[in-house]
Parts: sequence; structure tokens; C-alpha cells
Amino acid sequence: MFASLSERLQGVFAAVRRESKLTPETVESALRGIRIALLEADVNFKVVGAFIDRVRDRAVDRSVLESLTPAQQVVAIVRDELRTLLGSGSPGLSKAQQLPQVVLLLGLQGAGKTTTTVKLARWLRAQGRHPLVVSTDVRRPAAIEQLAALSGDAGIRVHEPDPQVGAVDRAQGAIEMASSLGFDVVLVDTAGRSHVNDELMGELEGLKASIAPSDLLYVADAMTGQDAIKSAGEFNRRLGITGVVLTKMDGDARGGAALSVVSVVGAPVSFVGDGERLEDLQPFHPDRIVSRILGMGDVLSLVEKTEQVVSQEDATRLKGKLQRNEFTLEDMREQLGAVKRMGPLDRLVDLLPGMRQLASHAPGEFDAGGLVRTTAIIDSMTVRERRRCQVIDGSRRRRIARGSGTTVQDVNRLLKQFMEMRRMLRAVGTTSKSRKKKKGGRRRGALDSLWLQAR
Ligand SMILES: Nc1nc2c(ncn2[C@@H]2O[C@H](COP(=O)(O)OP(=O)(O)O)[C@@H](O)[C@H]2O)c(=O)[nH]1
Ligand SMILES: [Mg+2]
Repeated sequence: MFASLSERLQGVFAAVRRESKLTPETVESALRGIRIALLEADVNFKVVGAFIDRVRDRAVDRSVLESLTPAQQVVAIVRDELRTLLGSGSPGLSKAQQLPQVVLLLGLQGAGKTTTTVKLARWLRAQGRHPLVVSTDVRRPAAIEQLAALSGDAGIRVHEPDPQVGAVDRAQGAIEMASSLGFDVVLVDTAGRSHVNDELMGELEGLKASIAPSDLLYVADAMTGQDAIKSAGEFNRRLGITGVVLTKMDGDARGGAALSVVSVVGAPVSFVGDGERLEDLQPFHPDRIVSRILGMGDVLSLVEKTEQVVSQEDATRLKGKLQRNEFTLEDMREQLGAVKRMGPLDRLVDLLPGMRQLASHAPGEFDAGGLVRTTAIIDSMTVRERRRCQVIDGSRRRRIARGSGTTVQDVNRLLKQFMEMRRMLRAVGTTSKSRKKKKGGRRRGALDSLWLQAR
């Protein structure tokens, strides 16, 4: 979702890196590039203006201009300011003070409220919670049926009183049912309208007053860009929202909405919906998104995904190899296979440092054929070559290229990328090791698979 923003920013940083010394003029030209990148990603123009001013203030500081590593300093400033833009809200729901926790999902018609209600229920169940859902969209009987059908598919319990029961009573009935049956969270789906109006706001205010939700999530269609955020602001003024769910981030949404929500609405992004399937909902982690935008790879998200497809033994074995610096081309081939099993590649490719280069022909363009080619090249090597890539000299390279139907340049590129990946993986490994020590055992499982993926 942030691919083109990310590419543009990395282009700006590369240009800064070519300067041996930063001057106010080179800073200005970098700022121009950053401004264009943000505007093209559909970030609100006022937000962009304020962002550029803050980066300029910090970048023209003497200590930055005179530093020996000006480019790194500029990247760090942009990283900090992007984090500020995304806010420091913790992802997911609030910590419930009282059970059952009541969550109200609000938004315009077609934004994805009903779908998100069921996605969120599934997500909560995976966290060990016991969710109950209820529709208060009494205007459209089909809406009530839609929630029941989706919940049925997902095995989520629905509170379904008689169709005559009004919105407020439906929600209150669900809360009573949850209390007596031991559900600890009630998700209340609401009716939308095609645009914000007083009647809708009045209804929602009544609903809010009668059920006192701890979380009011505004569901916004990211494809509608800045419009989605404008109405979020209006909902916030009338109802006070606690978080935003951006849906349809799998479409051609450019991500600008996500980067404008905190400044414009004053509430953080809590979740992102990135597909029509019920599992396509992710808690929103600002730090991870920033690293992804800056091209540092979203290693922790990858870890969470990897855990679902990789066995613990595999992870431990790979971790050992990484620690002993024994990661080979053979391991890389195995990892490419694991990546394939993890699902739509174009979504995963940004998560792993170096993976995009490995999978693409031209820089920036992802192509699943790249992975096939890479695998074919490794398949054409002997076991010894895969384990000790130093032995692959010129004549071996020619043989491997012939065997895999590729060119010597392809083989050279693969070997170069392999070395580069190994270097990055080692860096990732070192940081995760120190973090693991700090946080104790809790992250261990995740980090073990990270090691593995790191190959
Ligand atoms: N591609 C995609 N489609 C979504 C997503 N979330 C919801 N939708 C689709 O958007 C349409 C409207 O969703 P719905 O939940 O009925 O919206 P509501 O009117 O706000 O309740 C449906 O066709 C959903 O499948 C998403 O994250 N990605
Ligand atoms: Mg609906």
C-alpha cells in the first residue's frame, strides 16, 4: 500500500547520500522530493506542509549539516516525523475496564462496517477473547442477514432478537446476553448513510448513550482517500471516536489516508483491512509501517505471518545456522518456498529486507517470475555449490546459467543478492537477539521464526 511512496522517498535519500556534504540548498531539494512523494501518496496537503516544516527545522541544524553522516541523519529525522504523523496509539482495542467490553463500529454506507465487525470478532477470538456480535442496522433487513451469514461462516455467535426489536434494544440485549453467557466483548455493527447527516448522528448518539462503549471505531474506506477522513472528523466531533479502521487497503489506495488520520481526525489508526476475506484484518503498528515505508522491511509483521507456516523445529534449526553464519543458497531456496506458502507474494515481499530486489527484474517492480527464476538457478547448482557459494567461478556460472535457462548476469545478480541478504539477515539477527534479552521469553517464538525467515 505504500510501495510508490516508499520508492520515491528512497530515491530522495539516495540523492542525499550522493552528496558529500549537506547544505541548506541540498536540504531544500530533498524536501521538495519528499513533499512531492507525500502529495502523490494522497496525504492531506496541510499535513504535508507542516511535516516539511518540521523536517526542515531539524535538518538545517548545524549539527546535522556538519555531521559526517548527513544522509543517515536526514533519514532518521524523516523516520521520527513519520512516526509522529502516525501517532503513538497502541494498535488494536483499548484495555477493557469493564466486561463485557463494548465496541461500536461506525461509518458511512459501504465502508466495510459489517465485514469489519466479523473480521474483528475473528481476530479477537484468535487473541483468546470471546466475542459476540449484533447488528443494529434495522433499516435494512438484508444488513442483519449479512452479519448473521458472515458470522456463521466464521463460527462467531450473533445476538439475533426478533426483527421488530429496535436498534438500542438490540445492542442492550446483546450486552445482557454476553454478561449471562460469559462473552467478554460485544461488537455492535451500525447502520450507515451515503453521507453524514443529522438524523444518523442523532441515532448514533442515542445508541452510544445507552450502551457506553469503550471503543468507538470509525470504519473508513481508504480508497476514497481524503474524503474518508473528512467524514471521520465529523463523526469524531459528534461522537468522539477512539480509533479508525482503514478498509480496502488492498486496493489502489495510496496510503495517504493512513498518514493523515492522526493529524486530521485526532484519533489513531487501530486496524487495517486489506482484503475481502475474513482473515484480512491487521492491527496497525505505526513503527512497522514507518520501517516499511523507509524500506527497512517490516520484520516483526513477517515474523507473525511466518509463525503460521513454519514449524518450530525448522525455525530452531535455521536460527542455529544463522548464528553459526552457515546460511547457504540451499537455505535460501527453502525460504523462498516458505515465502510462497505464505500467500500472495506481492504482500509479503515488502516485509523482508532485500526480498523485493530478489524477486524483481527491474528495481521496484515485483514479479513472481523472479522467484521462479531464482529457484531455477539454485536448482541448477550442485549441492557443494549451494553450500559453499565461494566455489562458483566463471565456468560454473556459465554452466548454471545454461542449466537454468537464464543468463550469466542473472546468476551473478542472484549471488550478489544472496551475499547482501546474508549480511542484512545477520544485522536483523543481532538486533533481535538483544531485544529478546530485554523483553524476556515472550517474543521468543516469534524471534525464532524470524531467524529462520531471515535466511
Ligand atoms: N477489497 C476489500 N473489500 C472490502 C474490505 N472490507 C470490506 N470490503 C467490501 O466492501 C463491501 C461493503 O462492505 P460492508 O461490510 O457491507 O460495508 P458496510 O455498509 O459499511 O457494512 C463488501 O463488498 C465487502 O466485501 C477490504 O478490506 N478489502
Ligand atoms: Mg453493513
